[in-house]
Amino acid sequence: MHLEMVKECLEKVRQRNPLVHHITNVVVTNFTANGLLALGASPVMAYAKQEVAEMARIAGALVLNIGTLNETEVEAMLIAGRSANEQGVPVVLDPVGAGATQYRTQTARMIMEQVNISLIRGNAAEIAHVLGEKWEIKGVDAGQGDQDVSVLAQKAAKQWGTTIVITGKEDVITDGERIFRIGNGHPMLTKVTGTGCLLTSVIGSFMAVEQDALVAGAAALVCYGVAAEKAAGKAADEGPGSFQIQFLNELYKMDGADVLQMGQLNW
Ligand code: ATP
Ligand code: TZP
Ligand code: MG
Ligand code: MG
Repeated sequence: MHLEMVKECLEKVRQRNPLVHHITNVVVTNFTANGLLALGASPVMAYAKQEVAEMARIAGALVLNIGTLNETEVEAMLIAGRSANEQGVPVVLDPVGAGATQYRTQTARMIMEQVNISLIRGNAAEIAHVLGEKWEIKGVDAGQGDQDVSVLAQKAAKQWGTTIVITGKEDVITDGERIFRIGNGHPMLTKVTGTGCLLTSVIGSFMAVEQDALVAGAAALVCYGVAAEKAAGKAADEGPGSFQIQFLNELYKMDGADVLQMGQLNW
């Protein structure tokens, strides 16, 4: 995998404009939809159990995000997930806040048992807690942990037989065999809510156009981090409000040349 492949994936997203079905949280819905439109994907949020199977079936990817979960929504996630599986539509899970409450941890595990998940993206605390390991967590934010993040990601990928992304200052992606570390990103991303959730949806958009989840995920991480760096160059001094707007602009404007010039993809 090299930066040329990242560039190709980005171009495929923009050419194909994939439909990405979301069952996500109420905090990030608008930001996520705008982020995907800016990037070049086509977001749809659909939650009713009467329609989710139908919507998931026609989508290029399904994103399940438990950020503000409740019983009705979880039921819809299982219906949508099974329908996506039947149709070969990739399913991405963001276990937001797993470890903060038992309900979140158990729900993430239950979804993983009943739905075939192609990729899970979380912060280190969320992935650790779903695995049954310790990591400091405060609500939806990760604190400190003892483990090496790469070791944690590989353990999770092997145990669950899926691709794992753990984000933070450095991002790690692994399918248990191959592993990449992505150095792009900017601390301003931690000052805007939903940047982790939007990232999961951007990964879903890439998975809709690239079958290899590891390649799609790594490409999405590079593009997202490069857009954040470009946005920070324009707005970091002004604060999170301006950064958020510039970030949407850069998801729209960033291109293959930026990827080749700024991408930090290591293995
Ligand atoms: P948390 O709630 O712990 O912040 P999250 O779900 O918001 O987790 P993050 O880990 O913050 O997800 O990842 C979102 C994006 O922010 C990723 O692209 C990641 O690379 C980037 N990011 C997070 N922290 C930093 C940092 N200190 N420096 C640079 N980029 C960062
Ligand atoms: N509370 C429940 S979901 C949510 C908050 C603040 C958004 C979390 O978004 P992210 O992307 O994990 O920071
Ligand atoms: Mg964050
Ligand atoms: Mg998150």
